[in-house]
Amino acid sequence: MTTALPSQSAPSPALPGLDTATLTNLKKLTQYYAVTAFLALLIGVLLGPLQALNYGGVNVYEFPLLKVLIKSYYQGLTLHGVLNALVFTQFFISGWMLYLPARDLNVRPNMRFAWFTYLTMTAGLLTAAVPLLMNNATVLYTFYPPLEGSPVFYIGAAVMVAASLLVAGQVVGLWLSWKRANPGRVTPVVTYMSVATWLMWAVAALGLVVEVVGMLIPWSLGLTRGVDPLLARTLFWWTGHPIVYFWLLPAYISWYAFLPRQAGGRMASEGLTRLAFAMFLVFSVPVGLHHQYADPNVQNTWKVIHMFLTFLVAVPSLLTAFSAAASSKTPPAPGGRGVVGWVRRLPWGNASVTAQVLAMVSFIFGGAGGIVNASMAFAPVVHNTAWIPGHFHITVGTATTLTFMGVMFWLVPHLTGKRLFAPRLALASAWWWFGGMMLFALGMHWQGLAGVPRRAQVSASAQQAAYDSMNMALPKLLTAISGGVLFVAAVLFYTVLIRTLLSPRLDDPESTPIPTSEAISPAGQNLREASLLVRRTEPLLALTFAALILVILVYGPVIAPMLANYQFIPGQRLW
Ligand code: HAS
Ligand code: CU1
Repeated sequence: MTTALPSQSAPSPALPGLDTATLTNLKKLTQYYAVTAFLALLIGVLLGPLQALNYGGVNVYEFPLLKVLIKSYYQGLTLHGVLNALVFTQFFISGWMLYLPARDLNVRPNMRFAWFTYLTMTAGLLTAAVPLLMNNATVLYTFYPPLEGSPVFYIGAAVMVAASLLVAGQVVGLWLSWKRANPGRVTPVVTYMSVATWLMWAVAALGLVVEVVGMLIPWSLGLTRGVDPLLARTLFWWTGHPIVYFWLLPAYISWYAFLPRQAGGRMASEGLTRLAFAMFLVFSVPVGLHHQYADPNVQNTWKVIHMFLTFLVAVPSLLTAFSAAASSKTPPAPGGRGVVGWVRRLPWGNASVTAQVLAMVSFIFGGAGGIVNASMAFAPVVHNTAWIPGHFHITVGTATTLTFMGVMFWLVPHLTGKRLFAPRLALASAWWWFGGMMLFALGMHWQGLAGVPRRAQVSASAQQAAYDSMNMALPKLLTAISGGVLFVAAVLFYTVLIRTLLSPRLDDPESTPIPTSEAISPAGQNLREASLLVRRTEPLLALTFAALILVILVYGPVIAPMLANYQFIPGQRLW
């Protein structure tokens, strides 16, 4: 039996539903979030080819014209990482994951508060941008002390993160008011996924908030005589690992709830979808030490425990791989012959579908590489080498970013009533992006295995002879070429996006609906009649509490000795 997901449900009598004026306002806000995100990505992406050329052995940072704008390779890399990985994701996700649950529940959000949050986040971004552009915060996107940046950078970053927590609070608040008005009902699945992601982010962000507010801001203001790099790194990775799921899960929402309909299939199982998100909520955070296997003064026991928990948090992604394949392959999708015939029969002419399917394909390799990184036996081979940027360009750089690009191909028409400009260019942009990222990943994983370090201006290395003797001609060439391919992809994508945004409004925006999929195995509406899995995964607040307890258990004994032996290390500015 197939049932439509209870999305965009009828407003409940006790709660104000979305009226036309609020919906128009909410769409405008979502558009602001998305456009700000893609503007940040535009600047970040234009810096990308410079990094790729560096790993292709070409040093462009000495060109006088470029030198006026960017002082060093490291400033370019900092801007690239901050804009793409931190700013682009956070703005897009904040708009996307406020819009979806508000529509799904048909509950009216407080729009003044929602705009206030957007403006706060933008103010944080602009504040942090000043020192970044002035080469006063060239600390890379992980801002590890004792590298020291201007306090203005840390303050701007803190305001941005605080704003994202306000969005989290607003969405959880919407959900709770819906729960109160609808006792005994199962939370609709799109809302379930969004709320689980926001709650996970709230637990995750604690580490970064304590690090930035408690350590980095006072230190950079000169109020403390130094900062403890090990404690700062540990708090950073408390947030830094789950932040990658904060980037991934909004893409999963699309893969679970929207892509199946776009591809002519159905979501496989609502219960399994909920299980995956419940697992992400509980297990995303207590794993950060897999970024710190090489750090001294952390007991191996805890590193091993974090390693096993990392393997556990790969399980919901494996569930997703199963669901993604099952839901694109099921009738009413055209069957196709043989084991992979269904792949050929997917709507490859549809840019939105193609972008997202290619994003998934890249994540098969990105996920497999992640398991390698997480294994303590392999980590010493790949840690701090070019392998790692190889890994994250096919996770956040493709699985997430290419999915968001694919989403934009229907979301912009849905928000604005404008028609997608040149759908064939849009399709081409997805293939070029995918191709460029795969080339980049191949070149960088390869160089990493040979021991080429990450975050290094290898093209200007004083040990050029050692680098040249590594026999890296082919992977260097692949990496350099990938920069050009990705540049073409960006030109194609931004031509489509900008021309679409600048075109006149021709349609009623609602004539491009949210492509909510039906489910082969739906959860039903009443909790009492729902399956055990649905009932057990419904209490998201209790699961959040469990997540917090688990984090305290696996981080408490790691952090306590660091606090007891706090080291005051003075800051350094290298570039
Ligand atoms: Fe990672 C480093 C381990 C996932 C991003 N990661 C990074 C860094 C970033 C990043 C940015 O354990 C660098 C940080 C820095 O600057 O230092 N990562 C993992 C593991 C996973 C993983 C175990 N990473 C991600 C995701 C990211 C991301 C997701 C961004 C969005 N990562 C690590 C480790 C390090 C690390 C170590 C530290 C390395 C070091 O030494 O410094 C797992 O979550 C992966 C699980 C995923 C899978 C794949 C499932 C496949 C799916 C696709 C299905 C598609 C199908 C195709 C079936 C098991 C869901 C359908 C086909 C059709 C045709 C329809
Ligand atoms: Cu991680």
